[in-house]
Amino acid sequence: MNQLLAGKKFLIMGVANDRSIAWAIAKQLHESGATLAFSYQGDRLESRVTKLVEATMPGSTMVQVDVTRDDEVAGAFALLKEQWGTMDGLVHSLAFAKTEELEGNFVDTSREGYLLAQDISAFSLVACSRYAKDMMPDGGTIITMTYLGGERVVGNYNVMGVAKAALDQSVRYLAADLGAQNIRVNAISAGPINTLAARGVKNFTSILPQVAEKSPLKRNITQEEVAKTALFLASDLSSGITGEIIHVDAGYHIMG
Ligand code: N5H
Repeated sequence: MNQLLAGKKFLIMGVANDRSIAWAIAKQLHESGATLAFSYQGDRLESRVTKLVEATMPGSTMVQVDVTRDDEVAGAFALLKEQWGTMDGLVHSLAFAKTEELEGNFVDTSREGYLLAQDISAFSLVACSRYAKDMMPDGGTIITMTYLGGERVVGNYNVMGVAKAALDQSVRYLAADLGAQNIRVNAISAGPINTLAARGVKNFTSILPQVAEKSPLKRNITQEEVAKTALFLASDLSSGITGEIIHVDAGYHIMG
């Protein structure tokens, strides 16, 4: 066990269950000495996420946040400020698009679906970073999750691809804004993983072996591999890195 994050406080946003990337990251940061708070969305997730956290990290702060609501975002950070005063990092592992817009043609995307995907998947990083920075007087680290479909056209990713493109560029603009305050902002571009968010997607399970075959490492990646990279980005090991997108995808993105 390392103590890379001893005494550091991190907010983890986006745990839905024990397969969530956010959960793997939480475990990794916790094992490295960090104190954690968790935000979850809606009553449906409350008991599941609370049970998970209580079993392994009792005493962690839990806060409900619907990121489409300014008052809830403000309220969550107000509560954290009351408890912690300052914080050292934010892990943003949230995205949403309507299932029916993750198939068929992108040209058919509705205005509402487009805005919803942007709101939850991209703008929420901006909104949360604004509050987080006010709690990071000694600098900090902000990490979000992205996907190759924001850089290239990937079948069926559609409206999420456009949202990830916005997210990726938000990472760069935020990194430029917050660098003077010694806050680093980076993204991890993960290969496909069988999480709850991914499972609802049509044909997802057939994508996994296809991606594995084409990848240099000839396999898929795990939540734990993403989490180890998150630990690197969360810790001083990556002190010179900001505005970066690190691909944790068994090398898939280099292939033509
Ligand atoms: C090319 C692909 C496959 C097609 C697109 C997948 C996009 C997935 C991302 C979004 C976030 C999934 C999503 O919003 C599903 C929801 O409509 C329904 N699911 C839910 O509401 C569940 C219960 C909750 C937990 O989900 C959320 N989001 O809150 C991409 C894949 C190869 C890789 C991939 C899966 C990328 C990615 O962005 O996750």
